[in-house]
Amino acid sequence: MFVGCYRHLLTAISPLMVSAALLVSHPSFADQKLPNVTILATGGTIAGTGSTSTTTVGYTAAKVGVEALIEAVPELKNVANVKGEQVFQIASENMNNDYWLTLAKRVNTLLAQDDVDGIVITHGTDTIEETAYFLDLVVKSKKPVVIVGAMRPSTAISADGPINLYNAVILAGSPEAVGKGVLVCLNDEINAGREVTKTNTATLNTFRTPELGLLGYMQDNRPHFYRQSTRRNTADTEFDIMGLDSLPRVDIVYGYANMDPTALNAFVAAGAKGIIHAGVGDGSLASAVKPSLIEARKKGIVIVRSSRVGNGIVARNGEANDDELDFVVSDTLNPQKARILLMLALTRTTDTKTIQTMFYNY
Ligand code: DAS
Repeated sequence: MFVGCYRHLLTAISPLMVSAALLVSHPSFADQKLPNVTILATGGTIAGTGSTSTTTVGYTAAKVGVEALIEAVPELKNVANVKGEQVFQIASENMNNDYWLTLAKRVNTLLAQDDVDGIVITHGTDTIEETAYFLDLVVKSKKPVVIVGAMRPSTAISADGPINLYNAVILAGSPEAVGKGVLVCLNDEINAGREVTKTNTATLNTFRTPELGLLGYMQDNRPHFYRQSTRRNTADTEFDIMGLDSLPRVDIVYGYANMDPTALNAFVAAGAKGIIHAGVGDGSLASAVKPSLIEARKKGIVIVRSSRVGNGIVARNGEANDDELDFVVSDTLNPQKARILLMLALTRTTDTKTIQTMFYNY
């Protein structure tokens, strides 16, 4: 019944024009016993619609506005005083630095307010892991920031968006989530923004932290934490984006058998200030590419050795003499997350020793 009405409501609602933040005021923190949680909507499948109730792939993302998402889960008002803002409306494969800066500045502005206890960000699943880590590095508050998405569109049978949104709002209003860094909450699981990654193109349990593990579960209307990240994040960050309107260009060169430096040289020509080398194995450098990496370094481009493998530590001076080459290693960050940390590092320094320390601290 509930899902049917949710689907009916959302299919009936025409997509909201998104050019400015739409502030949708709900009971404006009417009940002071409940936490005050602001939902910032950015698009994605959680706001998607399909042509039929059985369309779970091949639907259209980023169609439904924040007001409809909130109205479709009336139980939210039992767990928090909720307000909504439509920050932008995109399928998250289109996420970029401009959107990140807009979102991060709005998050920091809201969290500085005494009447905001936590924030939920509804987001496409394709780049949740990147936005989560970006915010983990630039949010200047210990208050909870929870990113949520869905793997099925709002119009599908057993859509996962409503329960994911409900859990995310509870988590964002929970004292237990304070000081835990940016969190990603789908499928009743809580993962850390630093390590979480999308591991399946379509299934509900796609968000995993493969070896380091999830932080806890959402169950019985509350969070159950068992771990937390040991790395610097949020209020403890040295990175400040509030005065920035752009970020340095950093690109990723993917490693594979038979590769050559064509892609690397193109990125250098395009003005990259940093290169993440997503090497095979322990960040290995193919002989066909190494000279071009050395040339790039000589031009002042910071080179980070990461790995396409996805888990484990890329060891400094392991597969390459990083001391001699003046390269940085990514520690356990996958290439797409290493890119984010290098981008932010380059807003502060080009010194590779300082940047290497950042990769060991964040
Ligand atoms: N295209 C996907 C995105 O917006 C849809 C989704 O999974 O949210 O990330």
